[in-house]
Amino acid sequence: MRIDVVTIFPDYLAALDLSLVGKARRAGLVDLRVHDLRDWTLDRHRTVDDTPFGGGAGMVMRPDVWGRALDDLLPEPSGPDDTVGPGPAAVAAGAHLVVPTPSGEVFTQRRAEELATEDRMVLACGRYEGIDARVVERYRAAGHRVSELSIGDYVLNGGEVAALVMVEAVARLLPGVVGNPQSLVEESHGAAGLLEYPVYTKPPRWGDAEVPEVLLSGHHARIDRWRRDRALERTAARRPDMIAALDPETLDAHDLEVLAGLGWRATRDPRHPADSRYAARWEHVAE
Ligand code: 6GU
Repeated sequence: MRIDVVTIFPDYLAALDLSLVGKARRAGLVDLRVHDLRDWTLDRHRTVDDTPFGGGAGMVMRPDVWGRALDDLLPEPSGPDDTVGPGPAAVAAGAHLVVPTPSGEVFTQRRAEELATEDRMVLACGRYEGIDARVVERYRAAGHRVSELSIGDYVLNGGEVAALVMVEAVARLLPGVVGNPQSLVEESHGAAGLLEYPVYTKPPRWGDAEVPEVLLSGHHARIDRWRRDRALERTAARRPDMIAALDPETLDAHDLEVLAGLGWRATRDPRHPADSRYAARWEHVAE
């Protein structure tokens, strides 16, 4: 995968030389290129921003500068369905343009998985009050895949830290980047829809704190069950929204019992008690 990041602070992205992503770059698994937006300015002062039309505080990034940068970096989108090659092996042509912004849709593990299927991704990091809205409109209208994405409900000074987050979340999903692919399977925000269970290592006794006995037992079925129970409890305590989003049909009787003990009861739409076309829902009673 090739990733281009455009920013007025290229040094912010230096962290991507480190750790797993740095190793993946050196191994040629990800071709990451960081660009200085000011290289596409034409004036002596290398101006990238101006005052907002309609008034208001702060500055807005100019569309002409971004347009020159993105025209240079975005490959042509091809065809109406934007794919090349036959059948399921087809990969999307062109690139996915990602604009980090606190007013975007939320960047989730599912979004990271989607982006990891792209051949090319271009990240446009805004500063100040953001980028002139015509930029996103122009490239969307031209047939590019464009996503404006936020990393959470808080405000940063610019898109650079969000770009670091997105590049790391996507790069670790590329084949060969994480040594043991199994470690991608069991983690929080994976397919199970639950947070990860707590983990322990040596020493088995640390002061007066002991590792739960079941984990030392060698009973794999009991260990799996214990971990699943802890994942359910932890998710119910920390992320009730994730419990509410679970499909009760994917849970076993023991799961339902654990959740019932935490006040979560699966119900069917009373108008369609036995009809699986109507989704089951959750009722939560506070204990
Ligand atoms: Cl992507 N950018 C900025 N500036 N602030 C944010 C963000 C992005 N996501 C959350 N807060």
